[in-house]
Amino acid sequence: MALVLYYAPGACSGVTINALEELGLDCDYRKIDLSSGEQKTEAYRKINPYGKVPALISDDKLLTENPAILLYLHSLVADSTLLPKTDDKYQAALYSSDLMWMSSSVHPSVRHVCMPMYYTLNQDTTDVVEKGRQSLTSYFNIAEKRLHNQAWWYGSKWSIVDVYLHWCYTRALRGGYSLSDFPALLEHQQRVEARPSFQRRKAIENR
Ligand SMILES: N[C@@H](CCC(=O)N[C@@H](CS)C(=O)NCC(=O)O)C(=O)O
Repeated sequence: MALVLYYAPGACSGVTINALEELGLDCDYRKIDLSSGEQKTEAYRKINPYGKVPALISDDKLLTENPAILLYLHSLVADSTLLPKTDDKYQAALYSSDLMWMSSSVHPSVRHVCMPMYYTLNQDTTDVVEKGRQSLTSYFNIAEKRLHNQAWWYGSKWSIVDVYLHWCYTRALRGGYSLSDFPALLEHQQRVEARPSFQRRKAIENR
């Protein structure tokens, strides 16, 4: 199987790279320069009409949306550690739900804080940032409670949900959102970053 991933350093595609590295799948990584708007060019839209990263090409077929890509990668490897093993259909649906919560609730609020100009026609973006901050505080409180007495989102085992959550709070941090009220998240950050697959992801994003 030939895999190609379109990614941008620092973007949510880092979660996808982390998953590929954790699984040890061979992948051709192709960098897209978001700062110059490469994602909106005709050439890139021929690859991904949505003009975003991540975009995975699997044997010449396009797959977009991080949760869908992560679930697909998980399904490719028999002993995948991306999510805990289960035969229970409800539990499997909960894993999908957690990934979708990251992508459709937490990530958009991160964007409201970090890129408010995308969400208003007004010059003044204060309101968008404030609403984003309020939402993030409520989401990160949920995560903080969950990680207060356990190392990982699912207890004692790392999963790709931890990496997705990590991307959300560290992206918010880089956008000026303080994590000082979230000590469990700050400890979680150290654990996520110590994982070898995270280190390999960073080396790929930095090259
Ligand atoms: N719903 C998409 C969102 C992807 C997304 O927002 N990617 C950002 C980078 S984190 C992007 O490509 N931004 C460029 C742009 O919006 O122009 C997913 O879950 O994969």
